Amino acid sequence: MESFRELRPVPFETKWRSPANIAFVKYWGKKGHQLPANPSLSLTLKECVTETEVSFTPNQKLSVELILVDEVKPLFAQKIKTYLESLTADLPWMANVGVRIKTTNTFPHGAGIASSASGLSAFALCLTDYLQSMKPHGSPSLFEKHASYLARLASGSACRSIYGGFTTWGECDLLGSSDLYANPLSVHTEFSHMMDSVIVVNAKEKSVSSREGHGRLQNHFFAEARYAQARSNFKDTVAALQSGDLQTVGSILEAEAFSLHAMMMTSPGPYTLLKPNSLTVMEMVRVFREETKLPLYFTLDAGPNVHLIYPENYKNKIQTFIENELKSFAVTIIHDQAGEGPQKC
Ligand code: 2P0
Repeated sequence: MESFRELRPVPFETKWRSPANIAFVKYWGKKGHQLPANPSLSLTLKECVTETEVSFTPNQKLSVELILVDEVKPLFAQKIKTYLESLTADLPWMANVGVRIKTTNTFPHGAGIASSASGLSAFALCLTDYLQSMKPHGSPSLFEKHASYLARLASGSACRSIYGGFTTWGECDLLGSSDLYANPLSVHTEFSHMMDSVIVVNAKEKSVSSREGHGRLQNHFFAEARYAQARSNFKDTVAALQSGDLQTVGSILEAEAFSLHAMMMTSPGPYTLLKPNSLTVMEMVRVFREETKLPLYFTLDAGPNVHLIYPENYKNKIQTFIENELKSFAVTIIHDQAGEGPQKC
């Protein structure tokens, strides 16, 4: 960021489309300023995306206007303003920019599909593009790294959406890993074409935000044990993804979902985001897997909706099961799959 300190704001417009991601090993708990308490690993999606258009204009003071699907959203604008204010320590000229944001999602806001990951990665890409217009990064990989860094400061999980396929974030044994930004992970061909069918059992705004949920890891009785478990699950998942061991990936995926929600249920100020239908769907998936031996696994984000993960080879049989057996427990079903990452529009 240091080399972008001495810029003078210019008018600029840009537009980016960025996807959501689903964590296989969960980020739940922070240290310092937006740094993860443990490494996490996710799959970037294709269809669940946010499209964001931003115009930057030199201005007397920092101002932000945000329009979500034709509706002015002062609360979201305030969140972006607070974020940009936090960047003025490194980018002092940001205090003299007017920012106008027009954004749309392909999925319902607050439905437990990580709209903060897609939304804030899309915004971070627009912001990085703005910096790039004034001072080029020198290479696409430095541009991506900077976008991931800026996305993390807005929302942790957003830093992983900058890359397609499988992505890691957080210091670990992998070369080049960092708490500051995410990195793409190469995996075995077994995992080249993964599907994620999201069983949306409830599309309402969740009662406790993820930011608040992370906060409750402070003084959590199980926090240190959870971080150790996540580090171990992370290591085992990377090894299994690289050796093509779908069964190990699937069993850790499900264990991580339960651990994440167990942390919510046992936090100071305990709560749950699960609904009866979340449990029914997960149980039906386990029975289906036992009966058919097909590799269908579930996971959860910070919400009640169940993500069903499986290789594309089994798409027909598995989507027939989903449509015939699970539809009655869902308000909607989104059939998504691994994607290649953000795109400039
Ligand atoms: C994750 N989640 O790894 C975990 C698992 C949800 C469940 O990261 O406070 O919106 O903006 O950094 O990234 C959701 O939390 O939190 C999240 P902030 P974020 O995807």
